[in-house]
Amino acid sequence: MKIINPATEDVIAEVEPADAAEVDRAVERARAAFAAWRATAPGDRARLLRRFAQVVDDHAEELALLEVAGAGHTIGNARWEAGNVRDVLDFYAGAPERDHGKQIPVPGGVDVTFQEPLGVVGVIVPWNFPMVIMTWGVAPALAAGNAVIVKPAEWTPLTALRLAELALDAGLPEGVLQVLPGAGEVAGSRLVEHPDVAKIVFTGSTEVGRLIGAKAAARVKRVTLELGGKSANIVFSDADLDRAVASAPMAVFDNSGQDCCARSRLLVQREIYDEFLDRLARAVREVRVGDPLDPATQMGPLVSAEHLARVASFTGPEVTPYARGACPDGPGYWFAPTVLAAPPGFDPLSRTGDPEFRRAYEEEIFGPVVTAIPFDGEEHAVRLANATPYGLSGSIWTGNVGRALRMARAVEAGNLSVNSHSSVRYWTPFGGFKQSGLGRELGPDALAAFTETKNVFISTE
Ligand code: TXE
Repeated sequence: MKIINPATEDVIAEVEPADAAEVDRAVERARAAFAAWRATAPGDRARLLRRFAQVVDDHAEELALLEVAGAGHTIGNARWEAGNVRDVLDFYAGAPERDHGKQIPVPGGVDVTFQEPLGVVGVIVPWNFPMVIMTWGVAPALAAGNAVIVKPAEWTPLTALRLAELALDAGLPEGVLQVLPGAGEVAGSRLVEHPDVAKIVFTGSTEVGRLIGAKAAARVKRVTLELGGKSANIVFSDADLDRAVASAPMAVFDNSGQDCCARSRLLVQREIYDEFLDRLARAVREVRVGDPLDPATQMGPLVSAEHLARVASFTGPEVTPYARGACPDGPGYWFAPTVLAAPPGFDPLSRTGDPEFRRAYEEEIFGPVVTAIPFDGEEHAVRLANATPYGLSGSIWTGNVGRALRMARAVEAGNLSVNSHSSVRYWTPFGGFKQSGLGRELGPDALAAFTETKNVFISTE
């Protein structure tokens, strides 16, 4: 597989894809390593994971630069991502020493529970946040005593491969963490189907997530799914408009819109709709798109030529953007930040009106395109926000605390923010309602997703 720098189109590496036989050999190695890893004293496992976090920190700039080159991320984002990898490893490093079972009073004896590791866990990673999303699966899985095999996305395996080397440098035993680049339908598929892989953590499209969920169900295999989104950014007229306008562009254009939490549907109360869009248009024209290595750059390229073509298909010649920013011509997979406003007669609830706009409004574009629509009052806003099969994220902008809480309770999404567009804090749970996924990552509860609870009764009679 040729790895291409999305900002320059240069081939920067070539990686040998794993076939099914190689996956089988990796599973065998992982099973062998698991036996010793689960038996490693909790304090020793914790120390190794802390050391892994430290080695990542020592190589943070190298990892960030590799993510810039291999995935087209801006250097600012990539540095944050390297820091997140370190923090997530550090956070779960404490878990082996904290993950106690329970002692439950019962007549005639003692009852205790143990949190047992599952065995071999497969982590299938997308290309939008390669090293971060990998670590969200790897860190709690390792902390709980599992062995892990990572299958990175075809376009972006470089940071995953480097992290596997750093894990060995940190002293993690051979076979405990393996990275196998390869095609989803070959290496990914084999991991999902392998009888000795106890659990799959998958982040990616809802379409592939459905397929993996079905295969896992047939084998009663554990699964965590983080899938697509079409999140709402809901702005009420009583909001701090300066803050809401300032936040709206990067709420969707961050990482060039290649973010499952992107607030790609902008819902604005009708009284302020025209003014808000006008101000947003000015802000969008100022978004700095270009050289990912320039710390002032806010938006880099899209990940690949294929993805660029897909994003562009939403804004063909028949679509007139409300506003569009600037971007370099090429080389590189550039796409300018774009605002589409609902044309007259468009109603998402009855699904009537311009079909081109409707497609952009309903489907996950995964690029720097935001669709805007006015709403009338809270009830209408809730109906609009929830009229999607997705339910990952969203924002509510209002100065009224009661309204903020009413809305936060009513919107069907796993990660909401009020007067903010941030979604991720590694010590809090992350995941989707409806077709945005199954289960939660991050936070203290993620550990439970990598263990089985075993109950043991000991008779004292
Ligand atoms: O994802 P895929 P793609 C959405 C986003 C994007 C679209 C397509 O809308 O435009 O999905 O992206 C592996 N068995 N998201 O095609 O195919 C694949 O190799 C096992 C949202 O890249 O779902 C890769 O490692 N594995 C999302 C991973 O699955 C398979 C992030 C994701 O690829 C497989 C990415 C199979 N049959 C895309 N087929 C988010 N939630 O953030 C593929 N894979």
